[in-house]
Amino acid sequence: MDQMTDIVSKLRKSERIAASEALYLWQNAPLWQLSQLAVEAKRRVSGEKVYYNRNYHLEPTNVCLFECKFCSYRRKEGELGAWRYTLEQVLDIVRSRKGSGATEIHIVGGVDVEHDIYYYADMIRRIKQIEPNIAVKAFTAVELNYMIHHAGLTLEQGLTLLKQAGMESIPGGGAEIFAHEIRNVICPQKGRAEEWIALHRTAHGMGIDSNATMLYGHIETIEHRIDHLMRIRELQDETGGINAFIPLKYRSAHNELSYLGETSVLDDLRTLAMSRLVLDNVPHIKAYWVMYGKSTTELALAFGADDIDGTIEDSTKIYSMAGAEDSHPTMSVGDIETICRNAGFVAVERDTHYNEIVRDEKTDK
Ligand code: V47
Ligand code: SF4
Repeated sequence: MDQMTDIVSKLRKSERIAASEALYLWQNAPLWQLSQLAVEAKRRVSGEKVYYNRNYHLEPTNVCLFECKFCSYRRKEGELGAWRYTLEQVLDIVRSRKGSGATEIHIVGGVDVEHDIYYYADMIRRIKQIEPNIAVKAFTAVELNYMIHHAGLTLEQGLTLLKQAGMESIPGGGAEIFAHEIRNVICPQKGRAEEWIALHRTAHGMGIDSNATMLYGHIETIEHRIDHLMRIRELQDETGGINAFIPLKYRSAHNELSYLGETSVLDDLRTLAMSRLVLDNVPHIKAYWVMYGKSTTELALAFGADDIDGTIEDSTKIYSMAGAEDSHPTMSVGDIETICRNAGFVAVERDTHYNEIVRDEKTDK
């Protein structure tokens, strides 16, 4: 058997592929074959379903101590374009969106020295007082590691504090590329991969589930991407706490890596398919529509994604500031259903933990 036939046969039998096989596939498989294999793998997990949720983001500040080179969002205190909402402003946003049907608030900001973990725990507690049934998915591992260490707490102590306040899940950000030689160039202050992994491992052990991301399309190689996927797969073997993996395409507007430009849609599709094929133990692969734009999202569903994230309701600036097409990202449930139907699948509403949600057609409750 030649190497390609051997790898394809392994994947069709749901057998795990090694890093060297992933590299061979990535570099040699035609696009149609990656699509076919990835959709087969997706169907084994989620059949004809593509998941979405009703969500919005809360970005309390873009003031950040760090200076990640790919970031278009960060500002220094007092700099033009910097914002830092007061607690009351944050709570006003939550009050104003009450009754929208959202089941999740995704909170992420910058690494801000102004507030400590006790402030953020209080923020979550007060959000839950306004919206007791909404799931709070909050803070990247980088923000969490910073606030926990800054308070002199252990990971368990810090996460317990936030969990008791009402945080029930952790988003996938901050992972970037795990390989030290790349991380050290694009986000030197972010800490090593091991710290991101330790935070997620500890959270999983405490019943807090999470997502994982990979920022690709800058200075990394395919080998670095595979190494990243392998480390996610290892963590998932150990804990089983990762719900979804989200490959994030580097967007190049207004940041220090702009000179690199952006990778192609073909690369996006290969990356998505390879994520599905390597991460045989992560149930959901998310094509984050805000980052791709709506039409590429439909295409992404032909490459193994089974989730497109949510309605968003014009609540995030991270991607529009980095050059994403949609400067006020919002998707109605109707638009989501159309995208999924056009791609040959059925849209299914989920909660943060991927339980399906069925609403009364008349009341939408
Ligand atoms: O860690 C920042 C990325 C991440 C750029 O868990 C950029 O459901 C591309 O993690 N080009 C934060 N990406 C966002 C994030 C996320 C997004 C959607 C869903 C989920 C989830 C998590 O945004 C950062 C970084 O990797 N990012 N700047 C940029 N110029
Ligand atoms: Fe700060 Fe996050 Fe931007 Fe890095 S990616 S500079 S940690 S806001």
